[in-house]
Amino acid sequence: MRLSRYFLPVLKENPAEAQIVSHRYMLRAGMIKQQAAGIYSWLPLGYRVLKRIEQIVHEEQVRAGHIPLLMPTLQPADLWRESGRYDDYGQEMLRIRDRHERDMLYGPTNEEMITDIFRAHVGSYKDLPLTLYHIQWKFRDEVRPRFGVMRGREFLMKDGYNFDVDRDSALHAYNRHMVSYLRSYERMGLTAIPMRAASGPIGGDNTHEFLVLASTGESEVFYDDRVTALKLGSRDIDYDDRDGVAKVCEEFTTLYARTDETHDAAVFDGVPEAHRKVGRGIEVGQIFYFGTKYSESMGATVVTNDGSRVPVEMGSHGIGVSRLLGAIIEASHDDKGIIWPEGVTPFHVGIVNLKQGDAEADAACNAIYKLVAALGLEALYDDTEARAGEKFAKMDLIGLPWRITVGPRGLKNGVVELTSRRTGESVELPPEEAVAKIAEIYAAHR
Ligand code: 5CA
Repeated sequence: MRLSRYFLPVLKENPAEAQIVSHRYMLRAGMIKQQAAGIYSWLPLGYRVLKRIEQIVHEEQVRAGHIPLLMPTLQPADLWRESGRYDDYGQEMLRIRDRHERDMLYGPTNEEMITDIFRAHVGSYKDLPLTLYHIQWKFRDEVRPRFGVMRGREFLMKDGYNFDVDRDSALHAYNRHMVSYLRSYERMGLTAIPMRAASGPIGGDNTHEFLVLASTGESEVFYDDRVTALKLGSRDIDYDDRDGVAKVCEEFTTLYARTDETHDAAVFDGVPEAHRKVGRGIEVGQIFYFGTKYSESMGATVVTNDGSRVPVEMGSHGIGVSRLLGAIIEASHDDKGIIWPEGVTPFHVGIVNLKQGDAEADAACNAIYKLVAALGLEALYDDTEARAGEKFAKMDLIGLPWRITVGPRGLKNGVVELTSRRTGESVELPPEEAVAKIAEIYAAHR
């Protein structure tokens, strides 16, 4: 993309309404625009990152054997009357009446609807296990929407629902979700710690939240800091191997890590003092096992191999897709702007032309731009007439992890400059080598 033809409405001033750094930078980098409290337009740069995050989530869900579909945002109230949640959900639910006086709602989550789909089409244990998920907009009329996309009213969520014949199989689904979530967050450059939590309006007695440590987080967290060093890395996961998957979950959930809702001071005291940490975290996901809570009230049953009919075992599992942008920025920025992890960056590399209009510099930039595209990567090429300082400040603000700077002086020696946004370090390389280096870096993130 050539910057001269792009839509990147950056702000020079800090917006007064933004209290935390991620909100400030998302507004300043022209990623979002508020349309009403907690409701945002996703401008092109923000939309790119949102799509990258969605893509990672999709890939990891499919890898775990889960199946994507798409349910609507508007739901009939009658489904929620069956589960009893229409009255229970309270003011967070946006209720709408259509022209025929039918009660509708903008979905805050989809347990009822997915159970309805299940009961219409599945009746035998032979069709199980089954996990369906979608990535769809939700609406929760939060009392205090704040911090930009972090606590929105309209927000994008990945929500998945497992259907299993018995408790053990449902717990295996729970574990698959835990591992696939850990993989997803790691690919986004995040450390998200599974913490024992409370289940709230979704229900059930087995639930973990995934928290990214950040001083601006809304949850208070208590943890053994050795938990922050755990990584899945590139290990191969066989999602059909129940014991193997359970072992990974055990590895990530044995050390003490809880939110204030489940914190137990007596148990926490058993953590060696040097490792005992209290901090704050951003909840970027939550998984629930709730058994037959919805299937019983809504009549979603299957015939088992001994011929009896039982309510299907279920759980639901959510990732805060739009919230993740805020969480990633909170975890990865400096005083100049955002520093995108390679896995989610809106463009792979920025190209800065120090002397736009200089025939040699222009030609070199065009060649680099084409080379990047030929390798399947995307560059944002600042081909504007702006001063060098302004171009650098903009690149730093929008946070592309790599920048290639092209100027007449370097070109005389046959080199351009390759700069890491994270470390600020630069190396001089011939243009083809700079591009090859970038391709190599991203190959490790695919
Ligand atoms: N049905 C279950 C799992 S699918 C569910 O709704 N879980 S949840 O309530 O925990 O939401 C899942 C994730 O959505 C949360 O972990 C959080 O990351 C994100 N989320 C929840 N509320 C908001 C909000 N107001 N703004 C942005 N993200 C949110």
